Amino acid sequence: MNLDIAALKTIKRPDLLQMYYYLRLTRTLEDRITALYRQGRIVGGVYTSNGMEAISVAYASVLERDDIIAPFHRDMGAFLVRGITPGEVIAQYLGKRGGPTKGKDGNVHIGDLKRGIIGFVSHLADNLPVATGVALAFRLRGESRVVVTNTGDGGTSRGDFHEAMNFAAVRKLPVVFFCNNNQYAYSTPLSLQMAVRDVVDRARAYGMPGEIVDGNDLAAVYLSAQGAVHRARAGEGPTFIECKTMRMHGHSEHDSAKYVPRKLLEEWKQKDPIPKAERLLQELGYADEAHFREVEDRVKKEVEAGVEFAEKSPLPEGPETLEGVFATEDEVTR
Ligand SMILES: Cc1ncc(C[n+]2csc(CCOP(=O)(O)OP(=O)(O)O)c2C)c(N)n1
Ligand SMILES: [Mg+2]
Repeated sequence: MNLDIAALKTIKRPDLLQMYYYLRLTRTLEDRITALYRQGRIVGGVYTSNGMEAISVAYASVLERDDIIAPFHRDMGAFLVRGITPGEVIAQYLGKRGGPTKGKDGNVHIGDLKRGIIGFVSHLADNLPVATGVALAFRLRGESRVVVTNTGDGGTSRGDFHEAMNFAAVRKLPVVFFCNNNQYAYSTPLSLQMAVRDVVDRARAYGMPGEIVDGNDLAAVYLSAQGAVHRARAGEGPTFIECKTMRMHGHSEHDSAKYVPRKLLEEWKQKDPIPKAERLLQELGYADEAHFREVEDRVKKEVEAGVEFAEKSPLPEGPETLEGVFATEDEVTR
């Protein structure tokens, strides 16, 4: 996607500034969680979206309150945009009652139907048929709501991906499929898991429009997501958006990622989405260095307040383990 100034100017200044804030919040929060992990405070894995934050921040930012997301394990930005607080996220990681699963899970399996978030289960691409099913429900009820879902490049090699894509395309359902192509699925590079060069080619096989976008460019992802969500809401069916990006850490914090060439990481470091967004904001005359420092201070304070909240939050008591396990009637019919 080639962005000209006229296209960029269609994004309202407050929206761009808000996305920049969420970009910084996501980075600062995940860095803090990584530090907690290294201090031995977190049991289990820590999967971050470091260097890829623009994708989930942007797609979540185009949605209406009633829309639904079915995210995957590198979508922290989307959780925050939908209103999950840093304190809740840290409490989740510490297994505390204050987390969205009330201590039932220790990482990114965050679901909250009140905030339009379908909980992610570990099985790759399982969220896609669920998203398609939700989109079918919207269609059958005559609602103009949209679902956005996301998976990794590796996830697109799973059968569930293809079933979801095919069904959604045939029925022209209001769902947008994102793919974070960060070039690795754990230690497997893209070239060893698919024979096509671009993941987007897979969408064309199902007769669905597909786009390639620079996943480190906040504005580009936003505009692409906006177009796709608009088409979905207008009854024109699903879109597949491949975001080219790079996984800057190991698969998880326990993985040193020695198998990733250092040169590749150095190249992508130059394309970090945060400085990129800052350059854009400056070029458009929307913000300056002082604003960036203000946001930096603000998010640091918010994340530290989150750590305090999570530390104070109690561990769950026995009977609470059954709460929220089965959907209530209200949740099912919403
Ligand atoms: C069906 C299935 N197979 C294997 C795994 C183990 N696993 C978890 S994440 C992952 C790599 C995922 O790669 P990708 O989809 O590219 O997402 P990324 O982590 O790179 O963002 C694997 C193999 C799993 N969770 N589910
Ligand atoms: Mg990947």
